[in-house]
Amino acid sequence: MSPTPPAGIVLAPGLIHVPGYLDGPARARLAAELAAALALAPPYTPRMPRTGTPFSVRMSNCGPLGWVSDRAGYRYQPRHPETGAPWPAIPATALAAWDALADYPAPPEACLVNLYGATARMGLHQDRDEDALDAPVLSLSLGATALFRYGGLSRSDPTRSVRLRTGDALVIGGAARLIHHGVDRLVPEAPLLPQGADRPALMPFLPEGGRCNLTLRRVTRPPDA
Ligand SMILES: O=C(O)CCC(=O)C(=O)O
Ligand SMILES: [Mn+2]
Repeated sequence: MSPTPPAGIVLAPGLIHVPGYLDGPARARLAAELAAALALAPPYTPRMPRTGTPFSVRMSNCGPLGWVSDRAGYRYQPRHPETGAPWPAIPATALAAWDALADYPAPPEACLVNLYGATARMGLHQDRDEDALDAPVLSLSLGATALFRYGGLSRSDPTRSVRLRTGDALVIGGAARLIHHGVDRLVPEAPLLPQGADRPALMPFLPEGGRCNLTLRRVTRPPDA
């Protein structure tokens, strides 16, 4: 746990952008750890509640709990919906980022992995399936740049956008914990995949390039919090 707040750009109260938080070696380490995790928990296409419409992102999870969506709704569950296996452990590099940036006295329980191909996006939503709303959501990005949109607590509040680049961290906590947010699109830059050593590790999961985003979440309230 860090006693000092993260150095970063305060986009809104509680919403802190730390550009380039992961340097090249840390990105390569995280990509390798993720590739190992995704080999155990293969990315799959989630579906919207009720309608069953497929998401444009592919997802997987690490940690004791994983966030899933299907016709039955959104929820956290301890097992992969297709293989039935427990999710693999959260990568050490992501846990270290939580310790440095989350300022929360308990570890994350879920690490949602989103894989964005060139045309994937994520509609405006709130992350509100967690009981521990006093914990931030910590986002880490690898690969292609995304146009991340954020607004306010009400869906109709005005929105702004920020580019999330490879290695960036974004802390969504405090007054911003329940803001609406989403990903409009990837920024078409060549190549779509990360430059450098993180590229080969994630190639099998993004063969045409793209972006990988992790969101670390504390789901249950810690016993002594
Ligand atoms: O990909 C991103 O930057 C955001 C992901 C997100 O909001 C989510 O998984 O809930
Ligand atoms: Mn979200």
